Amino acid sequence: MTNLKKCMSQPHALYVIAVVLLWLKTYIVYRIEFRLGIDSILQTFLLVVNPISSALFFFGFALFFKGHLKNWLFVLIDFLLSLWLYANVVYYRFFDDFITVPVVFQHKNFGELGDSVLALMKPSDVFYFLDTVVLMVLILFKVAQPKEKMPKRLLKRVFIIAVSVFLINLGLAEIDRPGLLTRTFDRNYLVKYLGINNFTLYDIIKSTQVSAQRAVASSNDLVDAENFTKSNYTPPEPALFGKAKGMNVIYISMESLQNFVINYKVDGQEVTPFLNSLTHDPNTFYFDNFFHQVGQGKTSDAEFMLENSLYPLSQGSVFMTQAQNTFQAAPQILKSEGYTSAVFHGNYKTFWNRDEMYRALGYDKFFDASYFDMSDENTINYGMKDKPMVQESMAYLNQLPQPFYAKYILLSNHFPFELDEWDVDFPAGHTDDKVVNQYFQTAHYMDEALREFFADLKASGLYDHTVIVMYGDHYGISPDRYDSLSQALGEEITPYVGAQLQRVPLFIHVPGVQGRTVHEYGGEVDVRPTLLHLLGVDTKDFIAFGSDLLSPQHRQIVPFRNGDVITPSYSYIDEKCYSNPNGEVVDNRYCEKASEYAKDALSLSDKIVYGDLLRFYKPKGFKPVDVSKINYKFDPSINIYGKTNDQSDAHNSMNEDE
Ligand code: GP9
Ligand code: MN
Repeated sequence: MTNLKKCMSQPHALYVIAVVLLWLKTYIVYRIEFRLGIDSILQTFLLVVNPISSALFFFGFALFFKGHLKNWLFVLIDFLLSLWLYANVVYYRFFDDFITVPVVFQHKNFGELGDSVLALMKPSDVFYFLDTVVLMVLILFKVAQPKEKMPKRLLKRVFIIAVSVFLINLGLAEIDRPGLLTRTFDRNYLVKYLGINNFTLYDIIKSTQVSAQRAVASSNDLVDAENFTKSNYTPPEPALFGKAKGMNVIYISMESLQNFVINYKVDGQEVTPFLNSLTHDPNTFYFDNFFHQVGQGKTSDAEFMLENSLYPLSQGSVFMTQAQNTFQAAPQILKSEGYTSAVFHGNYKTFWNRDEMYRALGYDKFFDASYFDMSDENTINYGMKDKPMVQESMAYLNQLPQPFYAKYILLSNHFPFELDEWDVDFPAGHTDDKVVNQYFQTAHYMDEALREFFADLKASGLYDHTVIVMYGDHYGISPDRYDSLSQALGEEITPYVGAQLQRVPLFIHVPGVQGRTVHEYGGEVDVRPTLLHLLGVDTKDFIAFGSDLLSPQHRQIVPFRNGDVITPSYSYIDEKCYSNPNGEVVDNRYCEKASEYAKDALSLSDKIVYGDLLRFYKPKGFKPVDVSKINYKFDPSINIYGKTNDQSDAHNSMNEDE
């Protein structure tokens, strides 16, 4: 007791106790309540230390005061922080996600919680407030005596220490997960690396920026974009318009697949024999001058473009920051045509904020990892392996009301391109880089999965009335590996060649329609009008930056997100103009027209996305999404393969990103 008294006589004892108690409790909550997927010592270390900086910071405010007020302020701050932590616990139990500012202000998700809040609380949860009780006891029993105000000099030091601890934490987190704050893949990652309170602060800053831009925007801002897109509208080829009317649609995002892989051989064997066979399938259009146009949002940016025909942002992912916007996306457009929409993905729904964004896009159902058998032999790297995923998905797909619009996001061909030993049945490449060599093996694995999927679709009878759109979402081999890739390709990868390598394969299979290889230049932004025209949906009234790839009037200008542009004749890269296909540098004036177009298109699209301008736009006959009617809560009644959420332990223990 005397020791305790001695400790408590220190001027800042209660501050230290409050910080330590909250720190320990937060760590315990992380471990018990959240599935953060800790898979290295550094991540464990960061999880342990990440509550410290915010605890030092918030309790620091009590130090501005003195006496009893100061002591009770520690209690109040502790209570508020505990309440916030606990609110997240309850929210997570239901949504498998953390609370964000838009969620709080729109009451959307909270509304859904409704009566179930009580059911989500457990009697043992009172322990999550034990630290507040301890602080109160220390004060009430006069163990903690009222103290003087902290001198200004020391006060300053407290906040400097708090900020320094945060910066060290952030530095270490960035080492483990580069681009954590700029790309912000997943809220789980931010909490795992930076802590729940720092995540909330970050979220408040981001949301304030987003809503400030939204608040100053008005319908007048839409005029330029509307004029631009309408004057650039590409009418469909009449012979193809409506040729797939009423058919199902299956989109397949072929992870990281670049076009150079098509018809490429390793040790005399084709990497993608199945896709190669589709390049001359009688009912398939294969586009060999098709480019990805993604920014930092990678897969999510590709999805965004394909369904909205808008460009992604130059920083971050639209999925992460603008999910509260109004969109007029393909799933919702097709709803009025009687379509049911669904996504199949072997990762968890929070990745790329898909659970929020898919609602805004109008998706009816989301079969994420919870619906699949995520056992060890079925998973690797970012989630479920493609073969078991497509195989298990059939049971769900077969039950969808038709016509459906379904999207598959494959995963196995993702950096660092790893396979389990027993899944390898293809030779590795022969460069000096293991990652590049493995890329051919994972691409081959994906190709086999696609072959199996097509066979399943044929067996189920769906194949004959389903349009299948398959696209490489973005590059797999990043520029820092070009030296090794050049060994595989047998040519030096200059900036010009590097830009040409951004071609990704696009296949559109339309039953009953004569296919061909299409050499027109185009990009991901062009897919929506192409598909909608095939389905017989007029796109004149929608704001879209793409141009129908099958139209004789297709506009062959492909802007990249960094402002580079490619046309059939010229490539404008890093502010240099090259002529195609020899790559000779020519005068910049040859690229001027295309580059002007790209600048205008990108900036007008950005204006729409940042200003949430589609909320002012009402396309004829379009019924806006009612997000309150959509939720992706795990539904045990339709689940076949998944464990229940409570049992799933693999959540987010996904690997490194490139
Ligand atoms: C994760 C997957 C990968 O769910 O979509 O995303 P990427 O890293 O390719 O953007
Ligand atoms: Mn991807």
